[in-house]
Amino acid sequence: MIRPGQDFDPTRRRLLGGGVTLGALTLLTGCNVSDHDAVQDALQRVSVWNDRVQAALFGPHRLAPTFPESMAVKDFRYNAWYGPDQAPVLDPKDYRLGLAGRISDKRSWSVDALHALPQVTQVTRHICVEGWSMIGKWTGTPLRVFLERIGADTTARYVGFECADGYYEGIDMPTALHPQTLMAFRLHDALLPHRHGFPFKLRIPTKLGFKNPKFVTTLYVTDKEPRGYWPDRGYNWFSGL
Ligand SMILES: Nc1nc2c(c(=O)[nH]1)N[C@H]1C(S)=C(S)[C@@H](COP(=O)(O)O)O[C@H]1N2
Ligand SMILES: [Mo]
Repeated sequence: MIRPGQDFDPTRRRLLGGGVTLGALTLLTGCNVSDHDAVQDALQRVSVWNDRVQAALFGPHRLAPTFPESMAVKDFRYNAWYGPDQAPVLDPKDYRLGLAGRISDKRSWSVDALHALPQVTQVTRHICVEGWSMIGKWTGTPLRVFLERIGADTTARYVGFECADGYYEGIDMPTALHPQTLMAFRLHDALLPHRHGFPFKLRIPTKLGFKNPKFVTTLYVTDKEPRGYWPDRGYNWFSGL
């Protein structure tokens, strides 16, 4: 886990995270791996290539595995780049989800209005790049249903999210419309605890954990690739199935 203020080397991270060995990288890129800038540049190109190929392979019929409810963990692990005590506590009285970009009805949404949306339950595995995974049971509204409700232009390329803690992420439209992509309001039947993202967390089982933004405060629809908190620090933007 990288803590604020700790040294962070995206080259090393990407090498380890991507499972690319120095030897393989030398073969792939033909560059001298002791040359930091050349490696950086090559990794950038490999990474962009990966994103494109992965996005092309992705489809709505590619489902993440689901599990029996008995396998879902009750005491779900917390993660963020700060401790659980510092996680934002949003007051349902004041909370409004703001909407922006290519959406025809940009009125903001209260927690009650969100909770009135139709909901489904999924038991899926959350996988964090830091080396842990956990099966959880989440209940919420398919993002597709919400996007249709607000008149989002689903021919746009991306959906972006901004969060109460300054975190930000974005997904491509096929992922946003994927049947397993949920605005999750509940974890193991209980209202989503604050540290896990109250009032909601994007639950995207076809993506790594960091592409599951919590305590979302703004949702926007755009043709410009949204930045991501960890992708800005060296992880692959696509990071999914
Ligand atoms: N707003 C926000 N969302 C976030 C993060 C964060 O720091 N802030 N961390 C991400 C990472 S790296 C993980 S693994 C999951 C952890 O979610 P959990 O606390 O519900 O297990 O949230 C993701 N979403
Ligand atoms: Mo993570």
